[in-house]
Amino acid sequence: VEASIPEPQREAWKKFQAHGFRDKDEFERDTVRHVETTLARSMFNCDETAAYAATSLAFRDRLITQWNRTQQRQTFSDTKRIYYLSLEFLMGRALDNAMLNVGAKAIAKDGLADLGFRIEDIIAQEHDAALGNGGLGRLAACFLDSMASLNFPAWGYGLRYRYGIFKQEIVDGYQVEVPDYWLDFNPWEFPRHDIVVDIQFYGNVRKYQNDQGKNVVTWEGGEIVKAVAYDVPIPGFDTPSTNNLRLWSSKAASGEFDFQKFNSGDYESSVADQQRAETISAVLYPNDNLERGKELRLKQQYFWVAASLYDIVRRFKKSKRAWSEFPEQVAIQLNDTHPTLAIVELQRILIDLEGLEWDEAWKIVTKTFGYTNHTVLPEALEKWSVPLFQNLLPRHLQIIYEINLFFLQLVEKKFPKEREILGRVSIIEESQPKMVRMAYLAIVGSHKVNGVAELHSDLIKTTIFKDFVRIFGPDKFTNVTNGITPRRWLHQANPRLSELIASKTGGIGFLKDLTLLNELENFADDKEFKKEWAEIKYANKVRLAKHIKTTTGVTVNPAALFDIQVKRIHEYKRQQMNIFGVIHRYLTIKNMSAEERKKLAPRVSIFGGKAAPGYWMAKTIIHLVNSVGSVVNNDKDVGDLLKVIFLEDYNVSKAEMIIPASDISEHISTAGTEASGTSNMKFVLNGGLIIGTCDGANIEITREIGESNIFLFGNLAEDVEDLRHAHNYGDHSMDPDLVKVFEAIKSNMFGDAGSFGALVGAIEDHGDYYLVSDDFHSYIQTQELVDEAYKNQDEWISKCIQSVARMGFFSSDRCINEYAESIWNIEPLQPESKNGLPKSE
Ligand code: Z15
Repeated sequence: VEASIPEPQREAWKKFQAHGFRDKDEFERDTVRHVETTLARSMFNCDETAAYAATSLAFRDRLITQWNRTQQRQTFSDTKRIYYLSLEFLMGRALDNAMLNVGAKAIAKDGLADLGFRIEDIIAQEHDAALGNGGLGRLAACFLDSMASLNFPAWGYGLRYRYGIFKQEIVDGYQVEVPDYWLDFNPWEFPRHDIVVDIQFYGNVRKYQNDQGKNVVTWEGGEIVKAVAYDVPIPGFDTPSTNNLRLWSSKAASGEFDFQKFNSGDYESSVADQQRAETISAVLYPNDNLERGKELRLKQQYFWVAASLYDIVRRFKKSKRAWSEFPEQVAIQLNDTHPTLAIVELQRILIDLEGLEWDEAWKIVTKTFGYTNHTVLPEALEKWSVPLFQNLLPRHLQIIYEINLFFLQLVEKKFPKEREILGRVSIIEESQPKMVRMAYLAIVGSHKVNGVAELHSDLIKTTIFKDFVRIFGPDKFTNVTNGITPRRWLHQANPRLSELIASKTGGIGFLKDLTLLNELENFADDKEFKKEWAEIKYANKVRLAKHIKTTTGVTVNPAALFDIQVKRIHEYKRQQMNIFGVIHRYLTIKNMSAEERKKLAPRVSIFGGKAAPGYWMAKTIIHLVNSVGSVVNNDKDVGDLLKVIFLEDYNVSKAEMIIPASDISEHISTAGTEASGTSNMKFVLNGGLIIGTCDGANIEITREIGESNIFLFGNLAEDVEDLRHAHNYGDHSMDPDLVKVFEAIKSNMFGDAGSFGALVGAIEDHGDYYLVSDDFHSYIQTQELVDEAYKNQDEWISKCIQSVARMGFFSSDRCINEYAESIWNIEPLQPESKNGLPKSE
């Protein structure tokens, strides 16, 4: 405000203020200028990389202006903001999204053609921003898109990893991990070298009475690491609102390196200090749904949380309001337990640094935070060892003990006759060593806890958090079913389908209100419409078939049924059941007569997904898929009837190509294990049907689209516990078809059976924890129903159209509106103009 330009001079500014591209000339002029000046190249050495860079910079210029205006508007309006804290943001590519959200993709397409490039080739130059593992990280990215598109004043806070999720190569059928260094050229981030926060680790706590006789606590000594802010603009769709994603990068406190050490000859240790500091934000932990309790991970969490809270508190303090108003200005959402330390850090800031009383501070803290739980899997629930905590964050451990003490006193008062409950709900697990249970801390320190699909939200209330429902009452626990952004997952990934839908629903309004899709119901039996629908699906399959050919060398028939399972490889997601089903199909085909074979629907089984580098069983599943592929795909007997493909390096940009090409996709987790799943929504929205278990959001998808439009199978969540119990007490009769599959594997049909021993053994000998054998028959039968249904293309297409028509509920816009209303208590901040032009236009 102090540096604002006086009124008389503002005319000159307004004359040259940036705006959206008025026409392609303007786009071309800016792009050529960036090639010639920013990149110092010319038309004689402008390759696709340079064209990508210049196009991005031209769009970036437009984005920055909107971004600055949005931030100014938010600051002046002085209303509540939402802060979304996530260790993962799986953003994918930014250029296509920027072009669509700014609303100038058509202009860029024509302009690039004039300059000698195809827009698809230029878009494909961009390296994915892959700062996440899977569903949780992609959800955060969809939420950012929705919050901006709905004009919510929202900031994301995360870590600027130098290495995102590794790139996957398949070598001789095995996964090989390659580092993902993605920052060579990244036009989408802005370093804020002036926004730097000192972060403290280790050291000691000192308690004393100050001059006024007040008890004071200080945290002294240890080491300091600097957090530097990098900002990424998040454009909304069809609105000038452009929000901010702030990512923190770690740097040594002493700058480059310690010159004192350097000059005294201790060069190595000065470099080591610097490297140790930079290591904090160096790499994303590549585990999905698994926590391994490594010190560096805890350091990442505190580093990110402390920097973010410093930033949030500083912004609040500028408003000069009373601390009691903090929760009216600030809502902080914890994406899983990874940022739970924020609860402790805010309490520390308020009592140690700002001098508030404990109770007053704690009231503010609990009103500020909301916690989203994404899993019930025990191996994914974070626990940190007390000794580790004591060493790294001594003051925080004290505060946690204090929080726990007050909490347990409350529990004792409420349930005086139940001594056992105290040990069960204690934030400190009395194990050897003691552990801090982060989910319990998150519940105690938040005003709302939500699950991510109805079944999952019910399960957390009745299983892992049931004591807490009794303690805090049921209203603290709620459900917000996940959603996806239709901008990226329909309009961007499947432009032709989006256009076809727009032609029947009165324009692209459905991209902002997805329930408008229900207009399509009227066309589920429209012959002409169905023909166009089928043509688009076929074209998407041809595109994927080409990708398969160039990346694997295998020729697949685009007319075959494309059956796709792409997601992180995990035993609970049961890719092993899928590949066993494929082997069963192969054995069946081998035993068929020529006549019988003619009646079979040709199928391409497509797998994709990364295994965590240390998850040996998941890697074995990848190996088996590839081994089966090399046998089946080369068996002349089988031909087009069955192909088995493993697609390398599944990521967001590949998903945008793969998902629109599916006829059927698999979402087949053991019931009760997949919290929601979000790719299930993406596949249906793109006109694919799904085969799945009664798990996560599959259940709500079924409710919306109708039971006749989905292939459900398998045991129910309520029966899982009993089945597991039975297995462990000797009752585990194997499914006979699965036994035949295992016999084939053991006969070395797919290479050395020894390689797959653990996979088979987990089911045959070790309790079959994920109930593969229990569900196998139902799975195989349901796949046969899929075959039959696919033969009737006319009916199949009607099912697809009807399903898409009923998918309106699964927009992440609906989801964000629910969070805003029931958890954040926040209103959107409407911009006065659209795309820099007055609103009336
Ligand atoms: C992750 O991707 C998910 C949960 C987790 O606890 C972790 Cl650590 C990573 C996924 C769930 O597995 C998936 O079912 C859900 O759709 C997604 O989070 C978003 O909520």
